[in-house]
Amino acid sequence: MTYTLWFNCHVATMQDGRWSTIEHAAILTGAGRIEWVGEYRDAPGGTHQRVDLGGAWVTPGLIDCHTHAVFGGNRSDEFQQRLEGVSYKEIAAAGGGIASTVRHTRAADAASLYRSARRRLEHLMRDGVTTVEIKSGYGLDLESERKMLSVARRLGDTLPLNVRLTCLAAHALPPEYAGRADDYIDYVCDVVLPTLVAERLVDAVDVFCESIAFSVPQSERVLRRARDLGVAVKIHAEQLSSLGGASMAASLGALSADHVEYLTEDDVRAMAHAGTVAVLLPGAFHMLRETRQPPVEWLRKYGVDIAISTDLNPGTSPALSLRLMLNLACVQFGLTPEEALAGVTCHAAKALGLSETHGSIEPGKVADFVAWEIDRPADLAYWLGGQIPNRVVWQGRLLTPDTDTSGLSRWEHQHDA
Ligand code: DI6
Ligand code: FE
Repeated sequence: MTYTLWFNCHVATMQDGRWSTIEHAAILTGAGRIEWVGEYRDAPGGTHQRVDLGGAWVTPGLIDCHTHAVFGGNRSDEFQQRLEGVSYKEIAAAGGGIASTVRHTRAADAASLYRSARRRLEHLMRDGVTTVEIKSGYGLDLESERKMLSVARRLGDTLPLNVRLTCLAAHALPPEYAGRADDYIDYVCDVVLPTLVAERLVDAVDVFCESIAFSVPQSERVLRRARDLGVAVKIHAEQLSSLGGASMAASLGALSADHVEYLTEDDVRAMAHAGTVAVLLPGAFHMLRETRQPPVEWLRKYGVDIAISTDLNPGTSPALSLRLMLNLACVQFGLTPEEALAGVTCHAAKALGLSETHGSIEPGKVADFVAWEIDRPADLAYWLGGQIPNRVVWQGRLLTPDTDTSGLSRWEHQHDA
């Protein structure tokens, strides 16, 4: 086996959600895994390929654990309406919102969905993302949900990116089921989930539990069905109101409850008990001009792990930078830069059920990491957008040479080589 020693760097391992920094460090990789990490002077001997990282700070590859990156159309028109005072709920009630994206997504062919999603993912990847979760939920029938998840899987097959697939068929009520939400839930449970799970297009199942979407009992039916099919579960909950969806999902052992601005202290206790991660989505909070902040103090007090994600979607969070979300999580929600970075590494891995293999720089884990030209790790949460020169190592292979940001053609070239 060929080993590579990555040296002349400092490392924020993010082990157990802490910086756990090692200065004057080196990392030894082989067969796509991390073999060893420590101070350079203690590095194992042998004839390794050597890569000089030029004094960079190395973090785990960033993990965006909640996106709706595959969709047709765009909703900047609704953005304008909202700025003029029309609410998200009013837009949804008038046939816009998610329903508008469903129309465009159903009408789009797989090739165009692939092309547009790929462009969005390129932004994330240049900014250090090596793992991304992509949800369905703009198809809302078997064929269109399958189309979305197949596109997501193809993105994972063709890009140097680990893609996790989440079925969110219970995202909204499709027009053909208007007034018949329980019948749609039957269809999701009896047809959509079993079929797509059997086709291996589903790593996890999600549901939008909210007054404008599905009730707690309806959401529970979907998640129980998923569990019976042997698939992990998660939930969009407590975003606009407090319904108890997060507690219900925690009682089913959910990987994560996402948004969660309106969590009660009892919900937080239930999540702590179940080990359910709280995924905070500051892009949606910002775009909707929400004022209710997630209860970060309770999450800390009860030891609920906090993840941060873009929620990349055309309606409430057209966010193309996970790093910008770090800044928003610190400034808007009061996280420390250390907590924010844990939220896109260690705890984001946990929110995807990937704690064993991803999210920190430790022996045995997949060798996904980023070497950043920064002075200290907090810089990642400090700059508002922009491009921080970085080099991405994915499964032990260097993807971007120096500051090259010219796109993926070069990445793919190296990837294929
Ligand atoms: N919560 C969200 O953040 C997205 N879906 C959801 O349930 C928003 C989806 C959209 O507006 O298109
Ligand atoms: Fe979402």
